[in-house]
Amino acid sequence: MKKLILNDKLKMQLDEIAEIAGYLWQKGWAERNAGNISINISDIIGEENKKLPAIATYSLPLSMKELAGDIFYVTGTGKRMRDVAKDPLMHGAIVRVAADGNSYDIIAEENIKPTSELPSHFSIMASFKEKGSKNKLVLHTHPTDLIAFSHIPEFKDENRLNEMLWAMHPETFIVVPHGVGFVPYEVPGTMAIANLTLPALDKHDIIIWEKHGVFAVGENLTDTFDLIDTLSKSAQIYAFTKSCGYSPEGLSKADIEGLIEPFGIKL
Ligand code: 2HA
Ligand code: ZN
Repeated sequence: MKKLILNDKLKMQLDEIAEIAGYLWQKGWAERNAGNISINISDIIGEENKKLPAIATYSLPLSMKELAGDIFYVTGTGKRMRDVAKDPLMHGAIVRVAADGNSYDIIAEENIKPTSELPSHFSIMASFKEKGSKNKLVLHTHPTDLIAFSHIPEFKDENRLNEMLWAMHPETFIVVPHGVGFVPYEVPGTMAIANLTLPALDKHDIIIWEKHGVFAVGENLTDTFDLIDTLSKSAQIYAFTKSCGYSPEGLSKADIEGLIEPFGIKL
């Protein structure tokens, strides 16, 4: 049986997945099997690995022609992030989309079925290609503080939510100048939630799924994690002042606008 060749780039990618999965768990954002990660690794997998035989083949509910022949690392269904952190290849799969886009093969390392969110992840990855976006990955997790704010009627207004988060710390506007999007509650793991998320991704790299979690996209996993971590910090500062019995003063609009030029922020 042919085995995966762990080239340097692939090894570095798997190490980054393990590191970030560990952070998700340590942050308390990944209870049980919460969250999932998919990354397009077509550029780093290597020509030999691309030809690995299929361990298993599954059909896709929608044709994903844009992704034909592409290779992804995907966390496994029901797998725990704290286990992904120990060994990404034993708790996730490397999959190859078929040439007709109608199915995918698991090609390494074990027969681990990918996250149930795979069809929605794939439809979002296909949109990256259609739009010529450099984004390569999607990350879903359950940050307690950001989820909590999605239960508060005042903060279901995207503008109000972003004003509050930006006002709590200058880094929040520097790191997330386009703010976080807000997608109303939908049943987890459905194409419906993917269809609501897709248009929101035209404006934002990170979305709050009401009463559920966040969904973030990017070119590399560390930067994508940082988006969530930075927003989470702001949410905590707000909640901390409130829990001390105060209302935070917040940075003014002028303070926030004053970051645009020195930090070369493109809006
Ligand atoms: O992967 O978080 O929303 C488990 C989930 C589904
Ligand atoms: Zn979830």
